[in-house]
Amino acid sequence: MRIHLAAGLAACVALSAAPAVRAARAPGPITHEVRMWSDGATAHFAPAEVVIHPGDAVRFVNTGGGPHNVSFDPEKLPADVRRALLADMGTQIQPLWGPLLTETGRDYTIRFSGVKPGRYEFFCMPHMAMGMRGVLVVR
Ligand SMILES: [Cu+2]
Repeated sequence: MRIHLAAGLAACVALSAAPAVRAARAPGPITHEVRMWSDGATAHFAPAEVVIHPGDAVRFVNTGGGPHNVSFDPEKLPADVRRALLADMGTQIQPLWGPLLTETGRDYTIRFSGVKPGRYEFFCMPHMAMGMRGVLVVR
């Protein structure tokens, strides 16, 4: 009993000494991570919705069942967003289609420096038929 009480007291002290949890994120751009995987029957971006601020980067990682890629449909984007994405995406196998990540562990990072706030859908070209898609939300 004495041991439990001591442990409880220690936990209380630890809690009160801990810094307050901040809801706001640290200032400056950050890198988000999105896993890309398939089990053969289903294929996913996880998380399927990624919320970023302008200047943030998203690192897409193939965690299995590739090849995967990140593709945007040019016809679903306003012209200024299309231009910004073309510049931000770096390596592309065709305009707005990121490279195929064939091996597990491979990644592709996009820093969204010029994309204005909005909601933009993307998909995995090899798994388009399996509905592998996600949404980028720029705040
Ligand atoms: Cu895929």
